[in-house]
Amino acid sequence: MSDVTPAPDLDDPATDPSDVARAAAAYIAQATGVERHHVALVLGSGWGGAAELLGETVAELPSHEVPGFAAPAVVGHVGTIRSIRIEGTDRHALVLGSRTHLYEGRGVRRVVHGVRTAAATGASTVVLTNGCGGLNPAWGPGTPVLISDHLNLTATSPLEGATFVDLTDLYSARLRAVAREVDASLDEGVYVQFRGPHYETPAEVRMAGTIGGDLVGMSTTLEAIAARHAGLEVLGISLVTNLAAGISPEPLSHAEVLEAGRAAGPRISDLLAQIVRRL
Ligand code: 8IG
Repeated sequence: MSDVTPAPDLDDPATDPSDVARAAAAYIAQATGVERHHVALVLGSGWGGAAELLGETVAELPSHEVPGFAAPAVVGHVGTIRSIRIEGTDRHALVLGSRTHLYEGRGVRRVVHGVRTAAATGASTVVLTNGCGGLNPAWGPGTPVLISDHLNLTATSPLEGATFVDLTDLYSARLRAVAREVDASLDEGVYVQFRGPHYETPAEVRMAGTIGGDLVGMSTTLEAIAARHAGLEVLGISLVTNLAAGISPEPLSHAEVLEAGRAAGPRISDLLAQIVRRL
């Protein structure tokens, strides 16, 4: 794409981040040949293979070639953006195979650039997935849980200036009902975002529970806020990959996270595909 104006710099405070999102969407449309995407999915830890059953992959781009996207920084995260034609439909899903986390220190604009880009490609729905710790001892590693609401403990927002956005029903009750049509056994819970990259202390996990949290993680809430601001309907699904610190006597490990994702792969792939077909 040497014949187009370079995208504005996301890190320049004078840049409007939605301009970079529009540049990214234009790049994606050109590179995939898909004019409009209808739904976007962000794949978190454990969800890497979960888009396989959605349909035929029309195009796959290395994320860092798309304006505003950074290369992924975590082992087990996949740095590609795929366009998938949703099986049995003429609709397309934009699959963001990696995310930028707040703890990477690249700024909150970078964290939410994917969902802003999704909105700019025409998507009306975003499915935000993540791997997280669970506070409910009944949720063993590999349990998918619908996000009903969140507690944003990052002390930041993706919105700049006096941008007041209503977050009542941020995690769409309608979409949660669609997910439960697919799997009536799905539980739901309140997701608490910490900045990370360290996991919580047992006292922090107790605090999360005391203030109403059920799930602890390092992503999703800022993306959900930006998604709502951009007009997207949000479905959030967590994969509990470990019991939160102090809930079980075992220490936490990234290897455990990856293994829980592998073991849950077939169930969450099928779940995601069936939900997306109903969107
Ligand atoms: I995967 O237990 C995963 N991500 N904050 N706590 C936090 N993030 C996580 C956890 C966890 N597990």
